[in-house]
Amino acid sequence: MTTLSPDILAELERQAIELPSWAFGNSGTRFKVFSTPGTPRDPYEKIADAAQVHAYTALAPTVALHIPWDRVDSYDGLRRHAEDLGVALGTINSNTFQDDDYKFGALTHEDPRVRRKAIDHHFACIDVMHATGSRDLKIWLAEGSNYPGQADLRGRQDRLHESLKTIYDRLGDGQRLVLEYKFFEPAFYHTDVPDWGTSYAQVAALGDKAMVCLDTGHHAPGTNIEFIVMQLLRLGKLGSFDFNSRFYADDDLIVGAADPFQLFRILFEVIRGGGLNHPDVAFMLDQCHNVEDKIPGQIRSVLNVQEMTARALLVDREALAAAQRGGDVLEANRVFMDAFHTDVRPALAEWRESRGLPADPMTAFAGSGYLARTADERVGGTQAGWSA
Ligand code: AOS
Ligand code: ZN
Ligand code: ZN
Repeated sequence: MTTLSPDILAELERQAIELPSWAFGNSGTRFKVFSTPGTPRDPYEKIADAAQVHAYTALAPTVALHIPWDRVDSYDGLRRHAEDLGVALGTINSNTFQDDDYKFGALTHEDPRVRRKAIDHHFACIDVMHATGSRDLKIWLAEGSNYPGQADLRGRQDRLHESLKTIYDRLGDGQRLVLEYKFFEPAFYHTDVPDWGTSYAQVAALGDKAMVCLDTGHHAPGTNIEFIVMQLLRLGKLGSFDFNSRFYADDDLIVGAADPFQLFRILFEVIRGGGLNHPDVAFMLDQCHNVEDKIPGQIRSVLNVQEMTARALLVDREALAAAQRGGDVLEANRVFMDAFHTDVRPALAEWRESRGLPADPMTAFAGSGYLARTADERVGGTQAGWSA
């Protein structure tokens, strides 16, 4: 059995992956939302479900909220509820994509009243962050146009800067803004923040508290995502990941399910760039579970990240550097692939047990009866809200 060195285990022990509250609600496609018995009926129950993932894996100590999907009367109360369950509240995601006023944009809109409304929503999110103790405000914008000529691309970019600057200036000490990019959808001709370069240009113009969020599902097929990871780390501007996996577009499937090798390559660059357990880089999931059970789906996700992290940590970086220096193409590739092909599952299972965790969190959770219990207790679960 492959063993993991104490250094590797120390790194893995500090690994923390943030769960999205919306992963625990029902979601689907524009064709159908299938509901699951026991789906959380409110944010409190979503957090209770997220806490299960952490209890079985010790990998997911925080939960991201989406405002207004996770609106509650008292965020202080929600914070205490989370703490009682052994987790904390994390990133606050704003939502400027479900209001008629935002049909032609929010932070980029031609009409100053609409921009003001969108900015005020972000101010409200910052207020929530003060109550929850959250560090990051994550902004994903569904803004763009469908037809050439429909919009003034340059004017929108200028307005985006002005709006972001107003939001940025409102951040408190220790708070950050992370700007997510996405190459298309819901707009199909142009998107106002389509790529890492645009996100970088916008956050660089704001200041040190603004960073880029990289969602692994938001690139054109074939994009070398690990190169972007490397570049953002090199520039000191990688603020967070939204992990998921995709076969076609923004599929939001379980991370590591579609292309584990890509996840390995990304994590290798994270480690190479000093990013694993780097305080500036938040590791979040941004997934939906349309047909599978949600809590096991999230457990599987964090285990996939842990497994690929362990493999990436196994890369013999000295041997790799020597092969690279010597121009030994095949040897460099062998060293890299050797780590990828190493089965770390038995070593991770043994290590989990040594820490009082179940060797197999999936089986342990399945045997706990939690899903059957919540299905009995919770009647009338609400949909998580449209998720992109
Ligand atoms: C949208 O495609 C983005 O991935 C967002 O990060 C996120 O999925 C959304 O805010 C939740 O629906
Ligand atoms: Zn995302
Ligand atoms: Zn997305």
